This record gives sequence, C-alpha cells and structure tokens, in this order.
Amino acid sequence: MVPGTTERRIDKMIRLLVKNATVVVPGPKIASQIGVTRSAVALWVKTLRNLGVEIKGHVGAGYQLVKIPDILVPSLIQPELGENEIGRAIIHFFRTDSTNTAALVLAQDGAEHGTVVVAEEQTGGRGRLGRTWYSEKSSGIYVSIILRPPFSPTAAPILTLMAGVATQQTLSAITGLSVDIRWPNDLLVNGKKVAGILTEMNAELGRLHAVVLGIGINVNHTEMPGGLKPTATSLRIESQRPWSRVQICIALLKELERYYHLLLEKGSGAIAERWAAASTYATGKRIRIVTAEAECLATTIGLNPSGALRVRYDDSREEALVAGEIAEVK
Ligand code: BT5
Repeated sequence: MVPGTTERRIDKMIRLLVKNATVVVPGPKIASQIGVTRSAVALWVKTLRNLGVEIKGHVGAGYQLVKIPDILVPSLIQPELGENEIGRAIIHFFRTDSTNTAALVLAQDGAEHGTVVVAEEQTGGRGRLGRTWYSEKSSGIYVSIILRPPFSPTAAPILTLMAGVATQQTLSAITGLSVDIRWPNDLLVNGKKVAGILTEMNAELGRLHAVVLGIGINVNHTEMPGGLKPTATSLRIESQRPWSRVQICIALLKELERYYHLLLEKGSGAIAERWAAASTYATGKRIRIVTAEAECLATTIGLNPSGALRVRYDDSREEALVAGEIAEVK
C-alpha cells in the first residue's frame, strides 16, 4: 500500500453501507464483514462524517447512510468505468500534499498506464512554475492520471490540450454551463478559472516513461478565498447548485479514455481540431502574451496540429507558441 492512502477496508465499509443504504447495518456485522474491530468501525464512521458523509448512528442497532456519499473512493467510481484502462487502478487519499507528486512516485515505481490518484484534500496542491493550487477539502476534484503514451517527450504538450478538451466536454455536458478553454491549460466559466491542468512527465534521453495529467476542478466551493475571488470560481458559484463530484469524476475519466484513443488513432491534429472548436481563444482573440522578459499584444490565428498556438503580433510578425501564459485583452 502507498503510505497515506485510504485503507481498502474503509472503502469496503462504504461499499457495504451503500449496498444496504435503506437499512440499519449493525456495527458488529460491519466489523466482521470487513475484518476489523468495532472500535475501528466507529473511528472510520467519524472520519467519513468529517468529510461530510451523512451516517446516522442508531444506538444499539447500527449505522445507516442518509444518502449516497459524494466521496471519490474507488468503490463508487470503478464499477462505472467498464473495461476502460483509465481508472483500472484508483488510489485514493483523504488528504495528501499533491496527487501529482504521489502519481510521479507511483509512475517511477512502475504503476501501470491508466492508474488514477485522487484526493479529497491537498495540502500542497501545485500549479505550474511553482505556483500553488487551492485545494479545499471535499469541495473540489483533485485527480492525477498516469499515462504511458508511445510518444517522444516533445509530443507531450498535446496531452495537456487533450485533458483540457476532455474536462471542458465533461463540465459543460453535466452542468450546462458554457465552459471555455484558455490556452494552454485553464478552464473558464464567465471569464473566471474553474479548473486547471498540470502536466508533468518522467522522461530521459528522448524517451517518455510516463506522463502525469493533474486536473483540479472547483466544484462545490460556496466562495473562493479572498485573493482568488476576482479570477477564480466554482461550478456551484456559477450555477447556484451543488454537483456530484463522483459523477463528474466518472464522466471525466471516461472522456479522457475516449480522447486518448482518438489521439492514438488519429494523431494530435484531431485533438487540436477538437480543442479549437471548444475554445474561444483559438482564433481572433486579442491577447497579451506574458513571458519572463516582456509582455506583448497579439491576435490568435489558430492552432497547429501539434497544439502550438499561432499568433500574429501587431507588427504583423507571426509565431507559434508552444508554452507560456496568455491573457485576454478586453
Ligand atoms: C494550474 O496551474 O492551473 C494547474 C492546476 C493543477 C491542479 C491539479 S489538482 C490535482 C493535481 N495535483 C496537483 O498538485 N496539481 C494538480 P497554473 O496555470 O500555474 O495556475 C495556478 C494559478 O491559478 C495560481 O497562481 C492562482 O493564481 C490560481 N489558482 C490557484 N488555485 C486555484 C483554484 N483552486 N481555482 C482557480 N484558480 C486557482
């Protein structure tokens, strides 16, 4: 077992409670079925309640789920994924520093393609370039997917765009909100960031061993913390209702599987095409390009098949950006 991961037996207990959702399950029955003491059961019930799982305790009779919990444990996700490779192994944490860090370690140790790492809370959620990702407990989805694509490391950026399209499709299909993608890795609703993607890899001498796609989605936050308020939002804030993280996570993993196969079968051009159709940033957008040295203004003029963003500067010079940061100029 990976240190800190959720006890398989807690997951088993959740499955047992979900299966018997309408009845009171006696504590001793839970204890004997999952092979732990009654006091361990009582402790785990406490842990789950802390995460917002509503479990009624009936004195002398046992425990009963008030409703199906919205926590991202394998037993609630895996059965929905069929034969998919992505999600065949799911590693769950109640709390970890960063699911990307955990996934990179697992990948280094040989975790198979499609392994998913997910957490209810991150204490050191990471963005790009050493930035942080605010990862409130039980409100967001913090997930990392290990892929072992047959590409060279230079082809890896298309995977960020692939994750962007899969996330955009998932969020707009489930919530009905209009979700935009800002090149290369931000998902926006009404101009504010609702999700971000951090792609990291494990490569040497031109060989790609593994890619970790880290996706953070703000789902049920009722408000964003002070500093992020002007630029960040959640699905709940935008739609005025809560959403099932489990349902979103399942749909996201399915979309990732679908787009990964599209990429393998049709190449990066097919992903770039889908991306361009899903983003208002692909063509005709006035943007500011921010680099370490300077900031300059340009207009977007499409995406290369590799996923590079083509821009035309105000002096008519054209360039294809492969990485970096852009902002809309209004
Ligand atoms: C990203 O970086 O957008 C990538 C975020 C990836 C997070 C996932 S969660 C699962 C996995 N495990 C990890 O540790 N990370 C991944 P970047 O483009 O650098 O944006 C970071 C910036 O977005 C910060 O500097 C803040 O300004 C802002 N930000 C931080 N937390 C945010 C949040 N929850 N929602 C919206 N904006 C946020």
